[in-house]
Amino acid sequence: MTLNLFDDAEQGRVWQEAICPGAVVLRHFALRYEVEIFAALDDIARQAPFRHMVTPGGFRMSAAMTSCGEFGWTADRTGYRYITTDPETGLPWPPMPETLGRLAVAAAMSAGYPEFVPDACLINRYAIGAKMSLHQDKDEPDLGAPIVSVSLGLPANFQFGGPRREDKTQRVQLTHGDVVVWGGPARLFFHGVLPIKNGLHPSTGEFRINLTFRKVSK
Ligand code: MD3
Ligand code: FE
Repeated sequence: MTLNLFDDAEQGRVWQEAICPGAVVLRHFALRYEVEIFAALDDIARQAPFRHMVTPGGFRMSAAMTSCGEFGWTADRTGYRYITTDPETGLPWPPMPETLGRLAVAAAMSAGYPEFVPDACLINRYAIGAKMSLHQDKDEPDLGAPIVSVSLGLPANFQFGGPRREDKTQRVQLTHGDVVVWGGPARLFFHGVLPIKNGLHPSTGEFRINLTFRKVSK
């Protein structure tokens, strides 16, 4: 038998924090998947490179984005939508790696969504200074399914409010390995990411990476 004290010390502490009704942070939940996540991300980015999308309003998004799974998300002059092929390559999105799917299912399970099966994973890559403005995720037909978000690398100050843009916002810091499950009343809450602060992370260097697992088909 092998005793791996490093793994136990660094990956064993996982705890939950409720952040609002319907949303729970699973601190460090993704750490035990880290090696496989980064291998999978390299593979995905080789097939479907990160790109900066342009919103219908004509703004270039500061986070670079790609997807894997049956559906990927795209933005262009005509709108936002989920599609089954990558417009940059004309190919289907890379399949969702099994480990990533298992991570998302296990996180949803711990948060009380035992039925969740994601068919899309959006991957956002933030360089220092990149941000995501306050928005709602409402392009998924089944709003009963939660969204599972995995944060990696540089920390983010994450902002969320309520179902209306003008609702008062709260902040929560998300760090490497944290997973958030957003469901129930929180599913349609406005949320965003404040500009990423300067830093250097041992796993991602000068980046933050966020994976969001979604159920897109009805
Ligand atoms: C709250 N990404 O891709 S993940 C997005 O950190 C997105 O890259 C952010 O917002 C990021 O759409 C935040 C956390 C998150 C994701 C979906 C939510 C929070 C949410 C849906 C409803 C409420
Ligand atoms: Fe979002």
